[in-house]
Amino acid sequence: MKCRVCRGPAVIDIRRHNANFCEEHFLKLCHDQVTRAIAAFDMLSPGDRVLVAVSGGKDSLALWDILLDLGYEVDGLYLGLGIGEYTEASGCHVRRFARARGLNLREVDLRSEHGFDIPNGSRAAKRPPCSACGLSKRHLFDRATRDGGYDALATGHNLDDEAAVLFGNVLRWEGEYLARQLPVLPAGNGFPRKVKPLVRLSERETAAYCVLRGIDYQVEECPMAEGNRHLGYKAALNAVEAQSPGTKHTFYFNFLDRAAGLFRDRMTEAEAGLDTCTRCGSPAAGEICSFCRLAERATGAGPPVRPGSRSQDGVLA
Ligand code: Q46
Ligand code: ZN
Ligand code: ZN
Repeated sequence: MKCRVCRGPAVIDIRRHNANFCEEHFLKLCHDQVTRAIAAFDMLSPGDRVLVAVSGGKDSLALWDILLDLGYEVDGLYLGLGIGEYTEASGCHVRRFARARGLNLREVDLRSEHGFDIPNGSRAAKRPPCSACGLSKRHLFDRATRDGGYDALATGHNLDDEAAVLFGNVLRWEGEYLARQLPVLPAGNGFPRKVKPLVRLSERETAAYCVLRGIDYQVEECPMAEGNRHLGYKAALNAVEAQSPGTKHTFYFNFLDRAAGLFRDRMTEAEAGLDTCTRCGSPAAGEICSFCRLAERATGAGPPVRPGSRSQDGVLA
């Protein structure tokens, strides 16, 4: 197996590129793919201050590493979800990564700062864990980006994630979700700019990137993911990709080129109906945003009101 670029011994084959790469040229490929995604979708400008949402997994740590290499000013944000040993181990990976490189890591702990964690909060609110978790993450990431004065929030969604989410949304023709399934969402309506610079890399590639760069990441999957529909969509797409390499890339990028625009009106409609949460000042689909409603049900009280504060919440929670 020889590297496509230098003909030296290759360490990885990438079937959708029909090519093999040595360590040096694979790492370069990862950087180039991120640079290309950032440029193609106008995600970031030189000098932008970026907050990267880090979970301790391969994608978010690879993203933090690559954005730093590309010269951006990047801090990390870790959210303690209170999912037992999984959360403890994830936090250790993130802290170790930040400490070793002298990086600025912000932390938000759901239990101590908001009075609930994902297992007990989702039970009390009668919501599936991943639904309670997703809306909490969106709300708290947006809030930290706004409060910290960052230009953008970056998340480690990779090509496999985006293709699987797209697959699920297409199966149900979820127009509002399809309207928002873009690699960049501009700032507006109280939300920060959100970017996904890893959309041109697969999860196998982000894992290989971490191994080659010596990044020690959380390998365990979240125990609450079991039965999650998203995993089923990933498995189905993996089966198709094995038969026909490149299908995920084509599915996702052709959606962006040919179909995403058809749903744009749905985003405008959803945003037109937004109000301001009377508790925390976030954009909300009613009087109280979905995070404050969740916190209220999960704790039997609700988070303290912060007069004059304006944070943000996921519209589609
Ligand atoms: S952390 Fe949260 Fe995931 Fe765990 S509870 Fe579900 S959404 S599976 S990325
Ligand atoms: Zn090479
Ligand atoms: Zn609120």
